[in-house]
Amino acid sequence: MNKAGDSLDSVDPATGEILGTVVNSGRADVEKAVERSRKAFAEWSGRSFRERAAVMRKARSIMIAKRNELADLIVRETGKPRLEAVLHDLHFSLDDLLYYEKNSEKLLRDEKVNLGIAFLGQKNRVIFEPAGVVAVINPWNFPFLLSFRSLVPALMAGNSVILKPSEYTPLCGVRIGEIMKEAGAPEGVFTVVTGDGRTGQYLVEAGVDRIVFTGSAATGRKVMKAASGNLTPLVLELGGKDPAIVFSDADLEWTSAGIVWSSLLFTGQSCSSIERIYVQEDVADRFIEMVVEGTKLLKVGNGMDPDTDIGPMIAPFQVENVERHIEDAVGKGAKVLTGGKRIGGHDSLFFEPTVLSDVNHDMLVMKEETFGPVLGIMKFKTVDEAVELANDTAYGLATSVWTSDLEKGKRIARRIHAGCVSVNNRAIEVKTMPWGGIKDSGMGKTSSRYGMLNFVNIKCITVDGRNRKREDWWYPYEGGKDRFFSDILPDLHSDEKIRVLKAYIKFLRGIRTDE
Ligand code: TXE
Repeated sequence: MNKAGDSLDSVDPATGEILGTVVNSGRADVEKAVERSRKAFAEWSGRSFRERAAVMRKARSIMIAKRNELADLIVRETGKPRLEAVLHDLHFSLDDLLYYEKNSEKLLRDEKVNLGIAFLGQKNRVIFEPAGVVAVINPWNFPFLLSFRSLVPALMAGNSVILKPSEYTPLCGVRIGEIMKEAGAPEGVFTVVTGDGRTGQYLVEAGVDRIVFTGSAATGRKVMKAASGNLTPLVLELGGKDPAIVFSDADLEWTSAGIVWSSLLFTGQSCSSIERIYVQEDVADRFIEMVVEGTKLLKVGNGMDPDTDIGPMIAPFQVENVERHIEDAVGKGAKVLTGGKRIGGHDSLFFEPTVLSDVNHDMLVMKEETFGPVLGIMKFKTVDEAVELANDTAYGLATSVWTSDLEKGKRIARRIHAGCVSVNNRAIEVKTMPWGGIKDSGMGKTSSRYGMLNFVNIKCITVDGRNRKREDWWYPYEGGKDRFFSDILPDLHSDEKIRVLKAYIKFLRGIRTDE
């Protein structure tokens, strides 16, 4: 149990330096935050899209002005190389701020619905109302990107938001809170509660109206179970075991460079990292050689050094997981073609980017989420074999298919069981494409209009302005109404338009015995 006064430190994974200390929020802190957030929701939901958009615009200009300071903070807390902090975290967050500032009103505009001739004269519409208090619970790997991709559409839809950043990157969360405050988000509209998994649990149990959880499948299951207590609708964006399928007609230069980057960016600690590679037999040796060459060139170091390609891993548990997977693979016959060891001693968080060949699906490294700088490469002969290997996983987040025959790539994309498939590139999450997986990769979508609809109640409003005495199908049933309707059914549901029209005319004239 987190007690009042508990705290937790944020540590730079590259140097071990304590960057700051935050409150490890207890249940009372969380419940107070939810109460404040609910109060603020009442006023914020009444604001116009234009007023809400003004806060997003201001947040965007603050982040642009402070981009270097923010990039340094992201690097120091996560260990990722600075280019990734600037591109993956800041650029995509700014992209979300701009997109939803400009498009939310259109995305959530009322929809008029025509119910057909039987309901002539009724005015029907679907409206999108804010859900209330939205909880966003995040992991450490993209502390800005994963926050803004949810907080922006949720706020623009009129909700209030509570962000629980990972215990590994709490300062990024606190900084986001400061930005939104400076941007003019009213008190309580956007709140950051810092803390560990227990704080996250208190938030899930606090009766919020929506939850967006990003993290491991194991924790996702706990969150779903706890959310069921209040039947809180949720989105689960969990881990992945993304495969890449490389055909012999692929451009091997482009493909090997793309796969090395897609597997090793942020030291492999991304849900959509390529972790399994299947290469067609006749180009396998050449392709593996290029991947090993490309991997060996990578510079491992502190993310603050602009030349660094691969930073440290986030914490000891993550490195131990990688070591366990490599040990298991080698024990079952895999070969380490490059890498395979920590750099700088037993408690170092720096790990050599590693390429394994001769792997198979009995090995953990080809089944469980490794979430580290490791590529496992297997050969295949036929398309069917490649599809079967790619789909042989508990996960289903993203997949990539590398071939110069784009039609073949598209056909294969439709056979893959995943949320996102890309041909000749890495699947990435951008504001207008729905992101999210299936199976152990979770449920629901973030980004795009599909993601925005997580944050609203979809309500139907029907207004009947016709001044009639009653509907034909109301009481009393006497007078053979049942026979009348069963007689017109065949025409009403016929494939011939003329018969349908005849039925409607009969219906509209039919049983008005009371007028
Ligand atoms: O994730 P957790 P962690 C995977 C990856 C990694 C593993 C563990 O395999 O090795 O998850 O990473 C909060 N109720 N991914 O420990 O445990 C927790 O405080 C509510 C994939 O970072 O899932 C943190 O804020 N919240 C993933 C957040 O949940 C709880 C990215 C994520 O923590 C909670 C990161 C609970 N019971 C890790 N327990 C991806 N999809 O990219 C913990 N939390």
